[in-house]
Amino acid sequence: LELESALAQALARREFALHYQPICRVEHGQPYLLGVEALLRWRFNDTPVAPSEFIPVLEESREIVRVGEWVLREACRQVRCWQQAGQTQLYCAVNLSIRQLQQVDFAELLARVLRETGLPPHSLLLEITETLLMHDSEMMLNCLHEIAALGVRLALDDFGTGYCSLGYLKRYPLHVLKVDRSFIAAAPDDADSVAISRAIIGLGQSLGLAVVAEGVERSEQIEFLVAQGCQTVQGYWFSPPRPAAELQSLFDGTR
Ligand code: G
Ligand code: G
Ligand code: MN
Ligand code: NA
Repeated sequence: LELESALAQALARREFALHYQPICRVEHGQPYLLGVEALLRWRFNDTPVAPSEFIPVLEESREIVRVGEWVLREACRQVRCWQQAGQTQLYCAVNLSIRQLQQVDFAELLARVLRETGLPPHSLLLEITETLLMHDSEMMLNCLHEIAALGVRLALDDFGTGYCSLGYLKRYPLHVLKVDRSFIAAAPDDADSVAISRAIIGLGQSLGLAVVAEGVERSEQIEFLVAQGCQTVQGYWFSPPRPAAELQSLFDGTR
């Protein structure tokens, strides 16, 4: 309850910030920056609080609707700014909560934010989870189709950890599968993780989805993933999530 009331004031007090983690394509062992995932950070009494602690509280109180709108606008603004500074093809990935999609006017809000920030719709990738798709409703399906009709792409995040029926992958207008980092973590040493990662990559490829491997930390994982046909990676191997100002120097080193 203490966290809840502190969080209700956090936006007004400007206690939230976004960190950005690069998403890269690997060619001949070299990373090329494709996009960034925006990740919400909260400092309360000058101490960082873990997202796993405060995001569930924001969702429970529905405060995530207001905070999520701030995240969306701020991330689109920042990435548009980087595009104008020369990273013309950079894309922006933003995590969405089910509470945001349950707002009847979410697609309208999205269109407004894109218009106001000037970010091209194809430069935005919205990440949703399997749990969200399980709230299978006509309204959800319509909302996702409205988003796709704007030209905004959708990613299924943390894939393989939820209870998503594979039929959903066809039913929803998805463009990207993100392989959960728990499968990548144990690869390429653990045979089961290798088998699961390989199956998910193959599934994505046969459904015509782009596949992104999360939590890539070591070059052996890169070699394994590239051999499986997955060249798009995110993880500490290239960079942890960082404040916008720190990413600037990184841009200067890539194409
Ligand atoms: O930053 P970290 O790697 O600890 O992120 C933990 C989790 O918090 C991520 O898996 C992500 O799904 C969630 N998260 C981070 N930022 C946001 C956000 O802006 N909105 C929502 N809904 N979830 C987020
Ligand atoms: O949205 P999602 O649940 O995928 O959030 C990504 C989370 O994964 C963030 O909390 C981020 O800090 C974390 N993360 C990103 N790269 C790595 C990595 O290479 N290893 C580990 N252990 N965590 C990572
Ligand atoms: Mn994510
Ligand atoms: Na994830």
